[in-house]
Amino acid sequence: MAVTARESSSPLDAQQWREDFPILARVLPNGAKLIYFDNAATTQRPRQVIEAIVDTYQRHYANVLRGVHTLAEETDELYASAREKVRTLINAPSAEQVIFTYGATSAINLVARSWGESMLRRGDEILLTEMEHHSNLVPWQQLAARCGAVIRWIPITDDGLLELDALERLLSQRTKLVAVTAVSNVLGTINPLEHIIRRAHAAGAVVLVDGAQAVPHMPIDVQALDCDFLAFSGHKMLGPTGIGVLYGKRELLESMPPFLGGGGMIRLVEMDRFTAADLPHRFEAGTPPIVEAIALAAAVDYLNQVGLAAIHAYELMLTRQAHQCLQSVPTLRIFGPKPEQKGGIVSFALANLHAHDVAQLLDRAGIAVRAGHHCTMPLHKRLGVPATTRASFYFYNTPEEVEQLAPALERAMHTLRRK
Ligand code: 7TS
Repeated sequence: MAVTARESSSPLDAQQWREDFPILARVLPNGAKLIYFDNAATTQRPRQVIEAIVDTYQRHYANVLRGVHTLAEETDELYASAREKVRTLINAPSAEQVIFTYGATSAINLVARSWGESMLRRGDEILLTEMEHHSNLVPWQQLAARCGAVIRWIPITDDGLLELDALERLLSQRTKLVAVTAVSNVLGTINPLEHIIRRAHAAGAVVLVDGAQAVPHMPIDVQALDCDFLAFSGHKMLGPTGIGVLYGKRELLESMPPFLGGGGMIRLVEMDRFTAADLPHRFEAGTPPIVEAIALAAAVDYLNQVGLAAIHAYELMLTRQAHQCLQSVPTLRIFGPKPEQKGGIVSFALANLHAHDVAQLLDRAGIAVRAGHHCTMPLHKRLGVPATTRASFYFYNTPEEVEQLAPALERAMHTLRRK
């Protein structure tokens, strides 16, 4: 993964950062202290982000790109500065290439609708991987059904890594798009993006990277990666819900027709036609998520303070610890590669126990995990299980919390097997 220079190399002090997160001090109704291991679904927010939301509504709020009054100008400035902060985070060449969307899902749908519908023809091929989240899968199925394109799949190994030989076999002149997640939300696998992008470009294909599980957890540099599109969500990186980002290469974004029509995305409207505004506004029809963007910028500031390289290293330590502790739990099977090849995500199954029952019993111990197919049904079919239980970490989790996972699981197994 491309690492940017800015990161601090000092060790991460989770206890210190936790103090900024009021919710992490929650005690549950049954008296258990919260252990929040559901960060791949959504993270929690520090005070600084919550205060940015409150402060904007209390002092600066107006609609953007419409008004000339003082509040409107202040809000315009904050909104523009939010875009610039996101630009810096991913090292995009210009802020116009950062489009605010409503989340990773809406960013990917934007590309499928706009770029996909204008570029793809019958018989063209879209290359996906078996580990994609439904958000990076269903929009392509919908596109394929509309335009007659064909979806092909890069399979995974039993260890949860992409089969890179298959990538070579599957890439051809027919391949127009490779859409791949940077980090699997179930296996945790960190995919070799540089390699995939290089090979895809050599075949003439465009690459969309689903960064939902990567941008919050490690440095991502879109220019070093050379990806064509990158999509991610604010709520998985300390920001609010209802905001996401689509980054795109300028020549691609400029060639794409607007997806949603409405106010804010036009230069000129006549009775029978319109001309679209320049980037980024041509893709931001209607009143955008203004406060959400401003609060996302506060989240980016916060993440820069913690340091994304430090977060990545710290999560690796927690993941190693979790793998080691969970080894002692009878019949437990962890899906995905070894900790060194993945992010802070540990999905597992226990023989003859349903993932939901396990998650419910962990909740009694205060441990919040997710159970189910995690919006990756094809992946679970490949893994041969209907559901998994998933613990996913962030920099505010501690080794003491991870230590409680295995004993809580053993107690849960004991309870369930007695039933
Ligand atoms: N891509 C990946 C890899 C994801 O993990 C998710 C959400 C999305 C896209 C969609 O993001 P959204 O913000 O637009 O919904 N993943 C999960 C999850 O693993 N558990 O809950 C949501």
